[in-house]
Amino acid sequence: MLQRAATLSQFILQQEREFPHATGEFTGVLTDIALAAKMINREVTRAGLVDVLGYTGGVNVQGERVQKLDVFAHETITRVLGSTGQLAVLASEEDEDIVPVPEGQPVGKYVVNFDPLDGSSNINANVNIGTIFSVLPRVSRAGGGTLADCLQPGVRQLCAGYVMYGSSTMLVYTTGNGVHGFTFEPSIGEFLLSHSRIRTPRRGRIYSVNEGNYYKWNDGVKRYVDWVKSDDGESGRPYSSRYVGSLVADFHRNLLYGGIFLYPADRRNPNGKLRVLYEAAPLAFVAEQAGGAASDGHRRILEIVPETLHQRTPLFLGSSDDVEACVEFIQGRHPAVSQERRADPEPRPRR
Ligand code: P6P
Repeated sequence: MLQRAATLSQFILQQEREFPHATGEFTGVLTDIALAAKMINREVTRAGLVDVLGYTGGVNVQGERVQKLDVFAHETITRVLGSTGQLAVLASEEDEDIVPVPEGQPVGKYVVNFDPLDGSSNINANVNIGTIFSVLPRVSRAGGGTLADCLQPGVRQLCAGYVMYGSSTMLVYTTGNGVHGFTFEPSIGEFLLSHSRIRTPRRGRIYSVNEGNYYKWNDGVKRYVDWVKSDDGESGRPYSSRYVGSLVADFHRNLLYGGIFLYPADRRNPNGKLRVLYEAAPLAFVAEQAGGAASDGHRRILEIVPETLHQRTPLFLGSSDDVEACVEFIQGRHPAVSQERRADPEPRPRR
């Protein structure tokens, strides 16, 4: 039984003692991610006070206008992690290609895929934003890491998690032995264990989706959202709608309270909007380790073998019973669908 560790570093060391196969090397990667998070946190919390806001005028690979904090977060993570000798290669939402370890730096055996500052369009509104990270073992033999090192299915992850910057900044991660949350205490500059072994409810009462896209979804998704909104007290419906528009904030709330986050494919985003490597896969690992689930509507997110760095996927993520119900609607096999078909054999397409 783990004694209650105070700091992230103490907790990681305790975990290392409990799992002998863990080597100090891997511990260093997580500790360095926490260091980068502290540096980003300082800038994010000051953003409203100094001229950090506003746009660099640049546009990232996603075609999104890049805010200065995005650039700062990307550069901080690549600088801190790239100089530790632990990594073979990195991949970032902010960079079209893989990010090699800087010239002259030793090359290690781990890979980090990350979204440096997700939800950045919310920065100016002081809404929670976050860093999402995924740690993998390298698969290439020697020398600098390669694209193949980054393009691995989520089941290969060694560690995944996120940092949520806000009134209270938290780091939440899993290494496959449960999910643990740490709250940043600025007065001592440490992440302190605040949520040990997070478990997400099997079923929630919250659904999180941008309903402005309703008429762009396929019928299965429309049927599911209509179903969770319909009045059926016996089965705890209607659910409450909660949508911040910042993935880390929406995911974290649902992880603790229960519920489902949906970003379906639609006519504008035929493969969905969110990215496999550094958004869907790491959060899917956390969700599953907390007892939840993550699907693209047809398979586990963690089984997707990405073919490109910024590959997108539809994402249904959260409480296992809610994700399962949503997938059943998408696949047309939910009991409510067959009832509807019996009642109306010639259904009209949902407008
Ligand atoms: P929409 C933020 O831009 C983001 O990448 C995620 O953090 C968030 O979940 C999603 O996009 C919001 O997208 O289309 O609803 O604004």
